[in-house]
Amino acid sequence: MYSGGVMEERRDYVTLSLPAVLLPPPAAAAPSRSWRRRWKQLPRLQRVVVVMVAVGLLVGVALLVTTYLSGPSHSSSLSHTPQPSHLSYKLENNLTPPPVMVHLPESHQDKVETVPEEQALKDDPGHDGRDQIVPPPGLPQKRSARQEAVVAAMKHAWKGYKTYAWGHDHLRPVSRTRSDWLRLGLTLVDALDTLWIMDLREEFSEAREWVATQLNFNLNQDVNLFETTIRVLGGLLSTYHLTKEQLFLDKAVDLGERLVSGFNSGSGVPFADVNLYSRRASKPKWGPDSSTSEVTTIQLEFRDLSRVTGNPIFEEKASFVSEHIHKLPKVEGLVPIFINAQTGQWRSHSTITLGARGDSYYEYLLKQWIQTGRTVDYLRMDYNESVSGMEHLLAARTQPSQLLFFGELHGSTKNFVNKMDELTCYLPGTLALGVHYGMPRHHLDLAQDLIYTCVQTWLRQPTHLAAEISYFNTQPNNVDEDFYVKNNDAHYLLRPETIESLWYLYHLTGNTTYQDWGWQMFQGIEQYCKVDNGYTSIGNVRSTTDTKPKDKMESFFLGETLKYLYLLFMEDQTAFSVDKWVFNSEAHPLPIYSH
Ligand code: DMJ
Repeated sequence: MYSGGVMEERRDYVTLSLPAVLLPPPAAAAPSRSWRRRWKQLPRLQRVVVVMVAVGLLVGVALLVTTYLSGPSHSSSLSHTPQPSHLSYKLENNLTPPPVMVHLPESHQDKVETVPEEQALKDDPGHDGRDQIVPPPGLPQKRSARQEAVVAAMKHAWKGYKTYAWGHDHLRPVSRTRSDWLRLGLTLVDALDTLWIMDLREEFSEAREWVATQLNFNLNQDVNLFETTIRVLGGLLSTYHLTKEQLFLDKAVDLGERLVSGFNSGSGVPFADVNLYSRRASKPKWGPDSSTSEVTTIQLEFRDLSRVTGNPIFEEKASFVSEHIHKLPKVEGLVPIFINAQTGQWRSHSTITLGARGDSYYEYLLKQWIQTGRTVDYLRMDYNESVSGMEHLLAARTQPSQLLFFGELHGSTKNFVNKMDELTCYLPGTLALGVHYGMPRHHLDLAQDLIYTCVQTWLRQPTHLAAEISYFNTQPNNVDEDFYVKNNDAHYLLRPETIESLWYLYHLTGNTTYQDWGWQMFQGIEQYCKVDNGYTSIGNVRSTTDTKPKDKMESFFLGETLKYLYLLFMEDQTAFSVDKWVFNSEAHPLPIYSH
């Protein structure tokens, strides 16, 4: 578990003994007369030279000591920003970056060892994202049995996609055909880094070949800026970082240069859609505004594109949106789910939710702060304020089991509604990640309580699969169920969020219960979503006999769900440490920078 031991370790680092060179030598305070006499006897020129050498030496030593005291460059800027109380040692001596948590072998999983991040970064020459080819972790002989099962699932999904939907966005595994949405080979691009991480070389190389020869962005096609950014741009960038193949960066640049026109609005807040050929941006077909989570969940990718190309424009445009939203009024750090791209103002009366259209705004506050080496302090402050707002305004407990859930505030009256989307189950992972990076310790309690609820929404269904939306019972004298699902909300779309959070919690605590829960959920997927030619989302999680297959395999099933399962069951959790990588909203790992 994330233990108090970590804090004790940190306290040890504070003990600082000054280098001996700074201590005044006792003799220097009272030089003897013979020394004075000999000094006066020296020729004037010799005395000048000796004084100059001495001054030079002193300046050199002073410089060395200053560098030593200000610590490594990746953390020095923290000294300019207020830190949570248990990180205050940084302000005191600036010497020690936070520790990296490393897992011990299974028999010792109740203990957590810490090593200074500085050491970990030294061991990893690629932490700046520029000079590292990352070998796929978990070679076949080193995979756990559960990982093998996930790899078999990936191969099965890939085979169906390759046979019936190659180069198209989505496989329809029941009817053995395909569907298109962005027309960008979405499943293939979303799956690239998963194939690499799983070391599926043959599949990766056929996918690579398609990217090299077929992936074409010069399309007269309106695409959703957010979806294309997190899935396609994110997928290409992470594959570039993992493999260091220029091909993936070239493709990312071509796409980024088209997508960046999405920011051409009256306010700088992007429109929902962009035409890849004409580069014209537009509002969504279904309404006047952009979704808050969409305009705030493109920053990791655009910043990374700037950092690897040296062209600042992508980062500037994307950061401006976060800065703009930072200045807008909020409800205790919580945001409405719609914003107008022309005016840059919230749509009044719109809902506040941690689910659809709100979710990843909160996720990217934290992740951007991490990506930028914890140097952009308004992101940390907005994140912390939002978690306080969640606790105060959205958190509630069920009857009879006191399960924690986060409800929603609807309409102009901001009435509390006791519903929670499966999408909200990304939050325990984000909260745990925040605590790892020094956010208040009680966020981990929230994370643990919420993941328990999320897991219940899966495992209490007969299929062991969660519905898209659950409603929670808060009335003491009511029915005996903690939550219920309405007919229209009973579908499971192969979503990853709960599994994503299980990985973060296992990765950061070492508690194998999270793996066991994930395994049971994976069995649900295997039993009720697996079909002859792939995996299908289903329309009804409440019945084992009438699951109502929807005949669609979402790209995020390969990009996220199977990747997080694979990482969850991996014995060596250092391979994808959250101290080196920040995972975008579509599970594509990007490097952490120093600023
Ligand atoms: C993914 O495309 C991303 O995780 C996104 O942020 C929201 N949800 C889907 C998967 O459920």
